[in-house]
Amino acid sequence: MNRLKKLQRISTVMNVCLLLVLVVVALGGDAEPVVATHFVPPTGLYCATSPSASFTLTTKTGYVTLPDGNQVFMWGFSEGERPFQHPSQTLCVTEGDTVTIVLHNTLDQDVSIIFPGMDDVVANGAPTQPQFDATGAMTSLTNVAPANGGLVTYTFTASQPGTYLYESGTETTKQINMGLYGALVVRPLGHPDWAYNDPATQFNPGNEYLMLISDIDPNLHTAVEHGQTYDMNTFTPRYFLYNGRAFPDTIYPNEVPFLPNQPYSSLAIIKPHDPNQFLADGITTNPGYYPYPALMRYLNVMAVDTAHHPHGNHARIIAQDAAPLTGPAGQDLTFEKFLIAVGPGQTVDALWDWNDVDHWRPANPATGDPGNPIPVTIPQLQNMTFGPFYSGSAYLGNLSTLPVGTQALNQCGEYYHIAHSHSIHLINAWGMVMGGQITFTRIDPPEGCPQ
Ligand SMILES: [Cu+2]
Repeated sequence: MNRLKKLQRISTVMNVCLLLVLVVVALGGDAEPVVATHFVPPTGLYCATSPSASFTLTTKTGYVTLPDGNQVFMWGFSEGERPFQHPSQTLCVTEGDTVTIVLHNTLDQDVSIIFPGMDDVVANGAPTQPQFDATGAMTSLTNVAPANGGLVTYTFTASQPGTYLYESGTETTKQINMGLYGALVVRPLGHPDWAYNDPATQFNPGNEYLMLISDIDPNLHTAVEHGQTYDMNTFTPRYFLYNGRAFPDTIYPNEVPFLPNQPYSSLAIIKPHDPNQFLADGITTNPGYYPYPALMRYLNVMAVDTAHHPHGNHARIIAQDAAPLTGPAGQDLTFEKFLIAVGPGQTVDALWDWNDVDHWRPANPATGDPGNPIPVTIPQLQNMTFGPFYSGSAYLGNLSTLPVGTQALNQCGEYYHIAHSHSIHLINAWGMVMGGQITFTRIDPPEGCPQ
């Protein structure tokens, strides 16, 4: 099957995923109480949540599939009884929660987890401590779960909303590249659709996106898989991922069946944003437009800077490292940015939207509306490099005639914008161009998209 064709199956996959959730709930009626739940949206943030904010994370091994056909051995933290996945489960909690993480280590070396941004983390009931060997050399940034079945329980209070990484604190250059990391989202108490305790950070419910930016050195992974030593001075990443996938896999839905260990999409699906949608603006009242922007949560686990570029609009940076950009007297220090720069280990939150500022539409002789037409020459087939995403019409929500022989993937006149790393060497997969940190934003017409 043409892999791009699968993009059209988002609603089908969503329905299957919802069905699976219902089946699990039905089967689980008499079983042990479920600690964490996993609601599967078609795209966007896909959380593990727990009423008690308690999670068990077990180290597991497995393989990820990359767009050049390679498969790479990885490590990961799996929540509850779930199989290996990459990246590790996204954990979502609420401000003020006492979070408990039981780490169960099945690997043959010590493993730990650090929670950057969290204060007063406790391990097995005592404040966490760096670990040293007999010579005084540090072996871990924090208390470990010993190799071959060891356990450690971390507890902390999620006192500040925001976007955080959790990651290995032991032999970090190796263990983090092997996949021992994930995202931790802390939502404001009482305001799950605000990024921070500020109404200006309100986003459109259901339009919340994770962008976990990572890379893989496959030679390191092969050495670890076969028990060989590896000189970290030769560390050379070859694969560059968003949410554990490389393009074009990035744009497929969450839990797409052909990537069983890489469940997280990074396709954003939004509608035009108009904060005054209910007010007459002189041209249209814009029913169906989104009253709030989307929220993008960026996290960079690479050892180098990254610059992500969402085409179609600037993004408004509202927080860095879970610190809202607000001055001491409440000044608004948020700013619009063409490129979203995320340093190694950093997180950045941005509000993102697409505005139909020109009200492009065809003239309507029936109403006398002159419209605001765009002069468009329909491209010939040989010019349709990305033709399958084009509707044949320049107007949002319109479908029109395409050149004969074009394979049409456009469903309802929706728009697509590429969103990618502007560190251009990161958009390849071991030299295969267009196989790295690239994804899309899909803009649906206000009246929706029948699928
Ligand atoms: Cu760009």
